[in-house]
Amino acid sequence: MAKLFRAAIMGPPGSGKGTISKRIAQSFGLQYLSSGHFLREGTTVDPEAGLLVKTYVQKGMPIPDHLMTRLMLPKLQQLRDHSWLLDGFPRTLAQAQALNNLYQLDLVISLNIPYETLRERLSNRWIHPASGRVYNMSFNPPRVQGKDDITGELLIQHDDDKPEALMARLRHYKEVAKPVIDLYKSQGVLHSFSGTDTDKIWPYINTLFSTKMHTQPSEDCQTQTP
Ligand code: G5P
Ligand code: MG
Repeated sequence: MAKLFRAAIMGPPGSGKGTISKRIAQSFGLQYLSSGHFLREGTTVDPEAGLLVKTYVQKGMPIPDHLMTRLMLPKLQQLRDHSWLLDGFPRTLAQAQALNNLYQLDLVISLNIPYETLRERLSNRWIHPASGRVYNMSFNPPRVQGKDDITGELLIQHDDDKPEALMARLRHYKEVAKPVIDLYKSQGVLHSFSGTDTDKIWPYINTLFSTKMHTQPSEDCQTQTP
């Protein structure tokens, strides 16, 4: 059997983690797990934790590490025979260490996107709450304005995409992500990408995954798009 491939994508809110992850999962056949979507859809594995999570998600607050790992690690256990890509987990050093005790990541993508770009994107973002499908009124609008392409149901905007909430989320992200980035840098699996346009970053990530998935173990490298 081919060696399983474990990857994660990190980046501030609106950096394109979800958009890029879907392209990776589609191109390379990885199981895709978005922590945000997983939290929002609630959990059947651990209903008690699922209820606790709801109170945090509704307030737009980060989920405490112990709760996050209690939910995510069993979910990963279910995927143990698959190659996977994590979007949004791990977010803190404690989460990264808990994951590290079970799995060695082969590749971690970190997205560096300017604040102005993030603000513009998120103020244009609309979501289909039941499925987590994400639209952007300029980048990938729904076929019918305000409605989900598949179900025709109404799209909504998250409260935490408003500018004041966004600034606080970005500040928080920077603080907690730094030690995680340093950890993966020291393990030689981190690749950072900077830019304002997902379509320009994507070909570099596509090439990187093609290379890494065919030449393991991965080697230390820091990639910057021009
Ligand atoms: P989430 O769901 O992980 P965030 O805040 O980290 O939420 P988010 O908002 O989902 O991340 P993203 O996935 O990085 O952003 O970006 P995206 O959705 O693909 O793209 C953003 C928008 O820009 C979309 O509308 C997209 O179409 C558009 N876009 C993309 N590329 C381009 C482009 O090139 N140009 C243009 N014009 N548009 C583009 O987490 C939610 C909450 O769950 C909790 C926290 O409370 C968090 O706030 N949580 C955790 N808490 C603790 N620990 C964890 N590990 C947690 N994970 C989640
Ligand atoms: Mg997302």
